[in-house]
Amino acid sequence: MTLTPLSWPELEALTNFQLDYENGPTNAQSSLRLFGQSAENIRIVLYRDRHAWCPYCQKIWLWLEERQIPYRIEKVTMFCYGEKETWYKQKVPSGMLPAVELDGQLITESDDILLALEQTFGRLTFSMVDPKVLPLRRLERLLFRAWCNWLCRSPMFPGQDQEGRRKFIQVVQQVEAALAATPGPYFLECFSTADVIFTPYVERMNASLYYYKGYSLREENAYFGAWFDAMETRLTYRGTQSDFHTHAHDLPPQMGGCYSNGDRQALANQQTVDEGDWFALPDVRYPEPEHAKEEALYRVIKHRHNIVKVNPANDQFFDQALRCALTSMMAGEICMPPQGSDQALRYLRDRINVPRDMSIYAAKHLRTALEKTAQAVGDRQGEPIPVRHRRDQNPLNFA
Ligand SMILES: N[C@@H](CCC(=O)N[C@@H](CS)C(=O)NCC(=O)O)C(=O)O
Repeated sequence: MTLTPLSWPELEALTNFQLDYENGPTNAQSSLRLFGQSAENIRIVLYRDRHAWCPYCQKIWLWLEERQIPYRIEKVTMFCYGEKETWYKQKVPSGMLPAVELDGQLITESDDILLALEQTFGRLTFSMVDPKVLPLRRLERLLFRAWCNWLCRSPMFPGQDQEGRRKFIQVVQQVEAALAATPGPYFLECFSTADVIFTPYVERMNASLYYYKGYSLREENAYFGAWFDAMETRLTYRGTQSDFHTHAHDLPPQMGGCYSNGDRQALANQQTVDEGDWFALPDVRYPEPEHAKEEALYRVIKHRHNIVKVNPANDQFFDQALRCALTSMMAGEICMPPQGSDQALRYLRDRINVPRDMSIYAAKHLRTALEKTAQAVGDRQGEPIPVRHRRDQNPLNFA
């Protein structure tokens, strides 16, 4: 006997997931952060991208969360997934993100923003211009360039991929040495601005090299592994942390292309990232929080009308298939979806964004439920994820 799909009110009764967006742990959906202080004291507006894809925005976001400086968040569309807001282009004609207003004064360029923030509110352990931090900032840029050269250049001659890999690993070894030189897991004696500077791209390197090159930065390097583990002890980082699926597919349009080397390991990793088992991925190592499924359910219920509307399948048909997947996620057994709904379910599976939509474990449960439910009726994949743009993610569809 299989389960019958629960109605929306029945599903709603299964979750009372709640977050304190203003004073609770770091969360991508917050639009105001108070850290227990009064809104009148706010001196900062952070303009960051709507989907939490922009690495430079993550740097500022993490810094503010770590220093617990109250701020407002205004979300802006990136060119790759939609039309930039006119009000933002009037403020920042290039449309570039991030930007902050500090006491009404506009600042762009993430490093200038961090400098201004630390001059106003005090540094995050060490200053951006501390003699210990400066060489680490240069090392981060070196690592970034080696990563781009490996990942984002279409191979023109045999051996180019190997050459890219060799040069990247050379810089990784320098970073490993820098991490080894400190007593703890962080870049300096304790957590500091240096860790914030490395975080966004190291997270993206870990995801993209696993997917496109079959190389696991976190698993193949002991000090990087320990650094990721230490970062994941911080609620601030957990709130901004993305997953492999999101990054593997948000990077190509932002970087102008990411090239797979077609290695056996890369192909196997691509299959795991795209089709599961998502719990087997080294994108997270802290233990799963208790309410991950309730979070996933709550987030889908909140946006269910738009989720159903943007799906290429017929609304009523997909509504039922989606309720089957959610019923199955909560009950732990298959709830048979309508025949032919496999593609529609996988379309949604491929468009869950971490941390924009939900946290990493919630997304693993939801992707798993969608995939298992789809498997019950077929093996057709959803519409492919575009690589030159991500207008399938246009936020206007959720306005
Ligand atoms: N050097 C700048 C780089 C910022 C940057 O490249 N921002 C990208 C997003 S990661 C951007 O805003 N691009 C415009 C867009 O995609 O809409 C900084 O550090 O702030």
